[in-house]
Amino acid sequence: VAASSSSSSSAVAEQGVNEARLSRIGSLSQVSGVLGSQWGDEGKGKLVDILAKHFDIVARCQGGANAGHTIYNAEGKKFALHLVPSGILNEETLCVIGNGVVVHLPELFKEIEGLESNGISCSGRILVSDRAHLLFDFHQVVDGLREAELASSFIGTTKRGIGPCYSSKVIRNGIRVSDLRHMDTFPQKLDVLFSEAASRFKGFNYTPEMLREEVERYKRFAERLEPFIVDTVHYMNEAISEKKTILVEGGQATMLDIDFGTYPFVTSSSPSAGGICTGLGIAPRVVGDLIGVVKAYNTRVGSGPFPTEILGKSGDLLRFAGQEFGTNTGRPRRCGWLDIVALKYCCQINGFSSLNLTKLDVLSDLPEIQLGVSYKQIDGTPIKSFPSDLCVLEQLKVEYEVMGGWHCDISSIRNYSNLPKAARQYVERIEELVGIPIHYIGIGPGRDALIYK
Ligand code: 2SA
Ligand code: GDP
Ligand code: MG
Repeated sequence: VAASSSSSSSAVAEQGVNEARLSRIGSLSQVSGVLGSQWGDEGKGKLVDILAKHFDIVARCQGGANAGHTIYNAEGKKFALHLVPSGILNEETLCVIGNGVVVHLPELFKEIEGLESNGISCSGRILVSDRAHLLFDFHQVVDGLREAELASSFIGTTKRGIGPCYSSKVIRNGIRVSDLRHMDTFPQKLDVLFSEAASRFKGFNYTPEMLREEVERYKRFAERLEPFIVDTVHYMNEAISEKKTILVEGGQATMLDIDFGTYPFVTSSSPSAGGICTGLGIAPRVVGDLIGVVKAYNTRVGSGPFPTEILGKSGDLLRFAGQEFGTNTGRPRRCGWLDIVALKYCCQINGFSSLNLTKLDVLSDLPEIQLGVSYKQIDGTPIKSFPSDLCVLEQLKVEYEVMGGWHCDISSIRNYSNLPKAARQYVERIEELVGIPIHYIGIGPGRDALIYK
């Protein structure tokens, strides 16, 4: 009797979890998005992978191979994606690389080969915008030269050539995917870019041989890419009118946004809501739910202000507990407490409909947890909004609320009400401070390690 009553109560619990899941996912709008709401690496890839099977299309709208999105398939095999959208593991989903993305073709083909060698068919499932800009190896070299020139004020870029490629785009001599269809004028366009880099950087050795080799290489790439090239603006808008469902996957995060981030310690694209429209060519009115992904603490890779940073041994503890090392570069990520002021700023900019709090499990062993709830100037004057001024950001004082830890493993819990009280108090305090519901809670890296609240 005891056995059957416990199995029936576990069936009831499972039914409750399924209902919560269906109600959360089922209510998402036709065009929804998953965006980073800190300094990146919040776990966007994992949520996109989980949601993908409920969407016809998963699309990237900005950034490039600077993104590192780690996902696990049903068998627990790990994949690190950079350019290919995180919907690729779900075989029904079509993946779009939009016009706002900067595409490094060697990386794209390498990623496709890696996926195919693991039995994931990419053929006919990845569409690359004819308007997307091409990121060349030389952009990566220039990225490194710029960083070296900045010496101790370096940005800490991923050296994936992102800034230099967006610079070519904005200064209007960039080369787009559609230019691969005009190989007659391609060498001259590339020569302009190479010559410009050579005149700007002493360390950039430009030879005619280099141009010849790159042109030959790109002739081969052009042929190989042809089946993937699509007018994605037309495609996406047709898909919308056919009532297909679209999930937009953000790379990086709002605090790294070229306009809203901690400039100049930012990336060169718009990882916030606005980037969805400019990077895919879809109208603002069709964009519905946006889910902000927020880690239960903060991390940042590279230089720049980080008000709630934990330095020393405590920061190291969090780094090892959360395995906070760059997906691309392996760089140790700086760690800190959750910053509510910065999070509210991100919520304001993006108008998130809900949040996914990730990596709550990483905090399980901490005796106490701090929440950065407000900022003050050094003279004690309260700061009302997230400051633009780097000097203010570097000097401000953060006021913390201290909350109790829960001291137990939460990674196998799937039902919100089964979380320890202290963990629920932490989640609910964040909701209260930010004013946005947390609908998803990550308690492990695996696909199933998600609580639907
Ligand atoms: P970039 O390369 O020009 O975009 O760098 C500019 C700033 O943007 C930050 N950035 C990132 N921050 C966190 N994660 C990113 N992706 C990788 C990952 C990072 C890695 O998923 O782990 O592997 O190191 C990413 N991409 C750009 C960067 O650190 C600079 O602060
Ligand atoms: P993204 O760039 O936002 O997609 O995030 P990354 O993949 O760069 O970094 C997030 C890391 O945390 C990855 O290694 C994920 O597998 C892992 N991860 C995601 N969600 C969780 C979670 O809830 N708990 C734990 N422990 N790890 C998670
Ligand atoms: Mg990442």
